[in-house]
Amino acid sequence: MVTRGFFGKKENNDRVPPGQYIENRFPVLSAEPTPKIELENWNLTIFKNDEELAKIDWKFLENLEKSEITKDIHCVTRWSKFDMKWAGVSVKKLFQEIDLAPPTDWTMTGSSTGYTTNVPTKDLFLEDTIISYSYEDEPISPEHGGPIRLIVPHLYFWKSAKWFDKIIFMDSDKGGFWENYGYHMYGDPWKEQRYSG
Ligand SMILES: Nc1nc2c(c(=O)[nH]1)N[C@H]1C(S)=C(S)[C@@H](COP(=O)(O)O)O[C@H]1N2
Ligand SMILES: [Mo]
Repeated sequence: MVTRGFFGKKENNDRVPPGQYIENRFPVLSAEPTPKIELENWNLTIFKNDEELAKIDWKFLENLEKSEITKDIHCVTRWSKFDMKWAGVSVKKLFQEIDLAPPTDWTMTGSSTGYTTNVPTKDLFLEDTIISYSYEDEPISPEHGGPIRLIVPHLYFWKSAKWFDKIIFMDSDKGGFWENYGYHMYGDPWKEQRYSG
């Protein structure tokens, strides 16, 4: 008898982008040591180039409408994990609440550790892009980017900054940490946009 695994099932094949395999664990991928961040000390700062436009703290964020998403996540190192449940506040909703219109078409998102990754404004403002504070109904653990990380579910996972603390609106598209090592400027898993050039 031949047992066909996940890859034998058509409905799963349709869910796995080219070059990916299904991972059931939740790997940790961090370029930097895990920082210890207390929610009370957490801030998200929004800039246009060098100019600070807004600063949000946890007290403000926690009272905004909660978005829950369950998504298949794809890492450029080829693992894909199905049905990851994240909760938080959509970036779009946050900007509505603070009455701020996105000033440019390009953003650099970043972490308190110095990690950065560029995300086009239109992708940052999709309904399912969230500033997340929970994974599977629990607080996000420190090694997975807790207490707050960005989730940009439709792009390779390096676009989802852990220990998220800044959005910098830029006048043109510039690469962040991994993009400057040759990772793709956009990173669509269905188009296998792993590396540039
Ligand atoms: N601050 C920060 N964010 C990051 C990373 C990182 O090294 N530092 N790695 C990225 C990459 S390459 C991936 S695949 C995911 C990994 O998230 P995980 O460790 O929760 O699986 O986070 C992304 N966000
Ligand atoms: Mo990754």
